[in-house]
Amino acid sequence: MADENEPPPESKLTRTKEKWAREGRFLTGRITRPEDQRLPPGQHLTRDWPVLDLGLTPSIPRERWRLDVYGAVETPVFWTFAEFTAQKQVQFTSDIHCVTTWSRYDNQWEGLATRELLAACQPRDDARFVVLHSYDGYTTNLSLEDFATEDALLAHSWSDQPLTEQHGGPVRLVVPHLYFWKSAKWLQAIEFLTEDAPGYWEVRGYHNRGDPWAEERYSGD
Ligand SMILES: Nc1nc2c(c(=O)[nH]1)N[C@H]1C(S)=C(S)[C@@H](COP(=O)(O)O)O[C@H]1N2
Ligand SMILES: [Mo]
Repeated sequence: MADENEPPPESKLTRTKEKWAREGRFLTGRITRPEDQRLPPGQHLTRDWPVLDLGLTPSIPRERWRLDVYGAVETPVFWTFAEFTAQKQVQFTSDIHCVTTWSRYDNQWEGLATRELLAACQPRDDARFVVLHSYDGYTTNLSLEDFATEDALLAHSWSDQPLTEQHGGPVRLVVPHLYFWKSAKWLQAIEFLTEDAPGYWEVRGYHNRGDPWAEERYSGD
C-alpha cells in the first residue's frame, strides 16, 4: 500500500492536467448536445448560405490584409496574411445559427484556432473581454471565455476554398456556440480589454452574449 504521506507520483499527464486547470479561465466547457438539441429553439435549417452584413463589402486582397492584436496582452501581434497562415492551422466543422432564425449545418472551416492566437499574444491576467474590429467598421464583443472556446477560429477557408469576399474573406472569426453576428467578417483587429465594450449590434438592442440555446436574441431576453 502506498504511504499516505508520500506525494502521488508526478506524471506528464498530471502536469498537462495541471496546466489545463491553470488555463481554466479560457474554458467554457464545450457541451456535446444530444442530436435532438442540435437545432436551437426558434431556428430552421437552410441548405444555402445567406449573406448578411451592413451592405458594404470591403475588398481586401490577401496581400494587403493585416491583423492587429493589441490591448491587454503581453505580446501585441501584427501579422500579414503570410505570417498568419504560417501559424499552426486547424480544420473544424461546425453549425451556423443566425439570429434571423436560419441555421446551416456542417460548415468546414480552416484557419487559426483562437487558442493558438491566445498563446501567441498572451492576454494579461486582467484581460476579460475582446472586441473584434472589421474592415467595414463593424465591431462585436465577446468574453475571453467565449472567444477561447475550443472550436472557435479565425477562418480563411470554407469547404477547402478561400473564404469568399461576401462571407468575410480574407479572414473572419467563427464562434459556433453563439449567434453568427458574433462571428466578425473581414477581421482587421482584435482588442483585449479589462472592461466589456458592447459592439455594433450589442448597442442596438441585441443581446450582449447571444447563446442560441437560451434564445439570447435581444437585450432583455
Ligand atoms: N464585419 C462584419 N461582420 C459581420 C457582419 C457585418 O455586418 N460586418 N454581420 C454579422 C451578422 S449579423 C451575421 S448573421 C453574419 C453573416 O455572415 P454571412 O454573411 O457569411 O452569412 O456575419 C456577422 N459578421
Ligand atoms: Mo445576423
